[in-house]
Amino acid sequence: MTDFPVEKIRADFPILQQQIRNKPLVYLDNAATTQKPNCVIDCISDFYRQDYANVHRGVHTLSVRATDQYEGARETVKDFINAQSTKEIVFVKGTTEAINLLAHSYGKSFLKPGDEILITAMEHHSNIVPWQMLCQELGTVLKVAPINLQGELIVEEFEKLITAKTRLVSVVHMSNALGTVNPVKKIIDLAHERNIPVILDGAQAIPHMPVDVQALECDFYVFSGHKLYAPTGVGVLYGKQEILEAMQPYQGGGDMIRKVTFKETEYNNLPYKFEAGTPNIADVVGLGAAIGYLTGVGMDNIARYEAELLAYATDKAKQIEGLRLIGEAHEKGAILSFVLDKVHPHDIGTMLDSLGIAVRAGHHCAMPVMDFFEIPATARASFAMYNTHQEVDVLMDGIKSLIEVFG
Ligand code: C6P
Repeated sequence: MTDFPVEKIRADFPILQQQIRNKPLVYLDNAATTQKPNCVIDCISDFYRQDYANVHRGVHTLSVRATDQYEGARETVKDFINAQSTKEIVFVKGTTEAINLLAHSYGKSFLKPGDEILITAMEHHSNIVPWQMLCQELGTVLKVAPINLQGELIVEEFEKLITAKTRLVSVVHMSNALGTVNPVKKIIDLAHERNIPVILDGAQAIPHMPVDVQALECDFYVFSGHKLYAPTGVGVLYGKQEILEAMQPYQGGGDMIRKVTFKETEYNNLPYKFEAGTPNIADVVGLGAAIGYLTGVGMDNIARYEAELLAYATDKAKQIEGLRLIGEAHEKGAILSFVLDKVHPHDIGTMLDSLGIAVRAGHHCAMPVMDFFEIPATARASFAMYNTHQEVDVLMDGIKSLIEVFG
């Protein structure tokens, strides 16, 4: 995609302009977190310099300005994922908090002992552990749909695991360890045929493709700002209004109430019912700025460019003897997980760092995926819209050179 303005985009990211160990930084750890463009950095700094105050509380000018920007970001998120209403957009700390909120609030509002929760074998720990904790507390049962050696969900097995007791499906949209993009529309249709609500973990998908929650018809969609070129400490829980209305709050405190007496408390309207306490105001405003930037580039353009970059990297990786790709799904996002015959993933990470290349090595908080492939860890290069074909070449040359060193 020769017309994708990658150099112009790179110029907006000051951190990318530096050298690491006397080499130009090649940042390929975007699945862990993405770097921030000037407009996000400036937006947060301007907000603190000019408009900062607490939200929803004051009648004074700064509080009104801060509230307008905070609620403006909610409107931006709503449009970005095509939710029906801002009532469906709850600001949280990140994906992990969103899933814990759902396990707590949805779980305790709607699930009972013996009910089954269905996930897949490629989930991140944050879409496993909260459900295990709920199962221990409530007596619900966790079911896991298997994957194949390409790292794809086996949809027929998934369907077989839906029983009369299944009450909730929670599935990753795009796997952080494998790059697999799940057939989420199919999954949602299968679940909805049996009136089972579906949560999508969109932590990895959201920076790489357009997401339309109304077209998907998912009941919940959760993601983190920091993987979307926005600050850390902010994320989004989208939920269908009627389900959020029926759920108990997660935490109690300020802002989530309408009336409090010592006898009882009346909760606030959506989405505030789920936003107890002073929120992460400036970073929510920063999230709005990041989405504004992405909308300017165009999510369709990003998806097309990254698909091309991934195809280029995959092709080059396959030519390296002794390199084994982990995750070769037909539908994949811009993640290349791999192992080398003679080099431990942690050594790959360290050696590549000495060449200025940042990748992640480890289990990627998806230990069951590592167990399935019978490996302790992988090295993972994860791409973003600001990565170039030339950076892929640098990565591949780096891998070849370390294979030579380790013989
Ligand atoms: N994956 C990675 O390097 P938080 O930490 O709450 O922002 O996101 C958790 C999370 C949930 N689901 C998926 C699919 C994820 O990839 C992540 C975060 C990072 O792969 C850190 S482990």
